[in-house]
Amino acid sequence: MTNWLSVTAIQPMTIMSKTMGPDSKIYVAGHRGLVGSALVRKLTGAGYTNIITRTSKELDLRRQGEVEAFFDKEKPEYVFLAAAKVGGILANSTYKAEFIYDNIMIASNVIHSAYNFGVKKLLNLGSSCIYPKHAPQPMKEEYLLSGALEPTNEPYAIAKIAAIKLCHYYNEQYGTNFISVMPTNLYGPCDNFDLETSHVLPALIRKFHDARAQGIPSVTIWGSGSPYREFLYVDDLADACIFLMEGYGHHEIGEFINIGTGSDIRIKDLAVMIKGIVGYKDEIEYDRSKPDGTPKKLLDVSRIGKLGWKAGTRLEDGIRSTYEFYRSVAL
Ligand code: GFB
Repeated sequence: MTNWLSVTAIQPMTIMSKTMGPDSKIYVAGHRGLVGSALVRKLTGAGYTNIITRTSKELDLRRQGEVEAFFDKEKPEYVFLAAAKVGGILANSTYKAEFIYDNIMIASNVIHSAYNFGVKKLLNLGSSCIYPKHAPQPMKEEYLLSGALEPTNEPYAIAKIAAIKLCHYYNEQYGTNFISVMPTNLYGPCDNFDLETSHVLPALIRKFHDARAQGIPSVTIWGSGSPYREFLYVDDLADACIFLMEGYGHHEIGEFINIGTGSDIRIKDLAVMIKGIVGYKDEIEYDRSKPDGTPKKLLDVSRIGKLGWKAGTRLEDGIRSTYEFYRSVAL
């Protein structure tokens, strides 16, 4: 259990520099995931040489003692919090206890240790599912907590909202510089292609690929196909995160900032696009017993646009390179 007196006795460290340098000690939490692996690729490519990582076997971020011992030993200067229990609509609605517990524990332990051990800046990754199910579109940052959440991902969303608030209140009370970013639905290399737990885009790549390879006469899409989703290529997200980490603090960003492309697509149109890229010629069917989830969740990206960032990868190009990745690991 946390010792309240020892926590309050620690003074916040003075923030000496707001910019990461090539030798800065950077901890990427969740480096094997979709986002974390893209961050490591991008940081390495940009010349950062002192990146530290731990697998979940080496460091269980749900365990406070392990996280505190790690921060005490390594004393990272910058932290990208990309570790999370994530999954698609079915995984979110099946493993509700794990989605809320694991994500709250990971966020609490990492953010609190970042404060305790004087991290200069932390970037916390959330998700566009934090917004109310029926939020006006496109969704502006100020719509947070203005209505009920989408039930299929409420546990995950609650944990992600808690993480935003942790960063916000530590900044307010202790003068830390913890920023939060809310990306839209992500996809790219190193995604999860497991049909039960993945998100729609990697699932459809796999379904069409397997159907073509095995001569299956139809591919089944979950739900009605009518919801809209916005898809951001993960390398673009990594680019935005480094852009913000290098140049902007929480005073400029606000409580959190959206990261997306600014446009969305119907699931049924996405399916047709992926079908074309994979080269599958047969039928598409719909399994309406599966949930649709929220009808639309398009982010308003004007705040990050005003800072000078926009996504660079066209959806079709991103899907092609994700498909190439899938073929390299699946064949
Ligand atoms: O990507 P997805 O699982 O997550 O589903 P959400 C998006 C839409 O695609 C839903 C449909 O309407 C699904 O019913 N869909 C069609 C499929 N075929 C498939 C399929 O084969 N697999 C999957 N997975 N979906 C998640 C949240 O919501 O979005 C998370 O549960 C997180 O918390 C994540 O926020 C970004 O967009 O509905």
